[in-house]
Amino acid sequence: MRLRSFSAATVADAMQLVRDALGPEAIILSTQRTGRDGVTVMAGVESANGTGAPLADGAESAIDTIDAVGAALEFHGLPPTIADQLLAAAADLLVDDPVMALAGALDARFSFMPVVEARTARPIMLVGPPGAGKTVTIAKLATRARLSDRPVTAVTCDTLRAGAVEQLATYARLLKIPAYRAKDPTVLERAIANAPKDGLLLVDTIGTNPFDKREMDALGEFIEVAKPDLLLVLPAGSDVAEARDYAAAYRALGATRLIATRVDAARRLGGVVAAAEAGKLHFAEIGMSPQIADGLQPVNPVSLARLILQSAGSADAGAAAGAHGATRSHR
Ligand SMILES: Nc1nc2c(ncn2[C@@H]2O[C@H](COP(=O)(O)OP(=O)(O)OP(=O)(O)O)[C@@H](O)[C@H]2O)c(=O)[nH]1
Ligand SMILES: [Mg+2]
Repeated sequence: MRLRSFSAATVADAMQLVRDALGPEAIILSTQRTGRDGVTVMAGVESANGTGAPLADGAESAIDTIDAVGAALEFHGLPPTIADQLLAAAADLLVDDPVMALAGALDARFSFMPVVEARTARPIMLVGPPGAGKTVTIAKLATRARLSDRPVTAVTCDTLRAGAVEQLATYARLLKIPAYRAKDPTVLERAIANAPKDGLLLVDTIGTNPFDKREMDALGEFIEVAKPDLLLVLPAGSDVAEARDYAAAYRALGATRLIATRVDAARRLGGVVAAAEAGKLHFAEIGMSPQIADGLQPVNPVSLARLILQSAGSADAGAAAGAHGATRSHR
């Protein structure tokens, strides 16, 4: 199958582009909202002989493509089972572009659901280990919602750590949004009941040790009253096996989506991908900067594929040049 992506303002416009370029036989593999006013449709069409087998003149570059994808997955230290599945899916697509091959494979194996765009009546609650980037991510989400004129309320359940309440209050002042503290589940329940129904309610939590039953039970009590859309926040660059254990622990509390932070400060995304797999978590967002204003990007299969291939590529380039501290861009 040959794979291409098409971007347009609406799904109907993108479909027209697909039909014009690939004809009526085209198969839609995914549609992804890109920002506030665009969609990207990934579409494929069987090769000319109708069997899906590669055309002879494309065979060599398709193999090069799979080699490039395989090398990147190895660099990121993905568990062999996931790497094999992704490679097999990428090979089935028979596309020449490594980004599109890996994007198609990621789309087949994982799911993607950004936060603010996927409107939910439930509060958005962020959980994760200490220092993962929860509070900064709350501020980034609030910024994005404010930019789309959505009312935002923030509540923090972290009333214990020194400076935690002040940290959220500072962001709230800057963003001109109301912020509350909930020292126990009863207060949180009341804050949720009183929040505007048409707005985004963001709930910050205290950093928890996923292997400490007491801490997780206490967090579970806040989750029980909030009935939230629960997202796990994990920093990139962590050990793969550890990330899997973390994801499984927070999945057990009800987390369904993943926000990977500090992707700008890590080269290896094996832990992030393994966490999504182990916790059956949808990829939601990627934190790319400590800056509140533009540090969070929704993830889609193409952007994740690009990140995975770029990191591996920039590491190769750095090694070849003997360069230390080489900079890179994800955009
Ligand atoms: N480079 C970079 N730094 C980040 C990112 N997200 C968060 N940080 C930094 O990570 C540190 C911890 O962020 P917080 O938001 O306070 O983390 P937290 O999970 O709320 O921490 P606790 O409340 O103590 O559990 C801060 O120094 C942030 O600036 C990111 O995407 N990139
Ligand atoms: Mg915090």
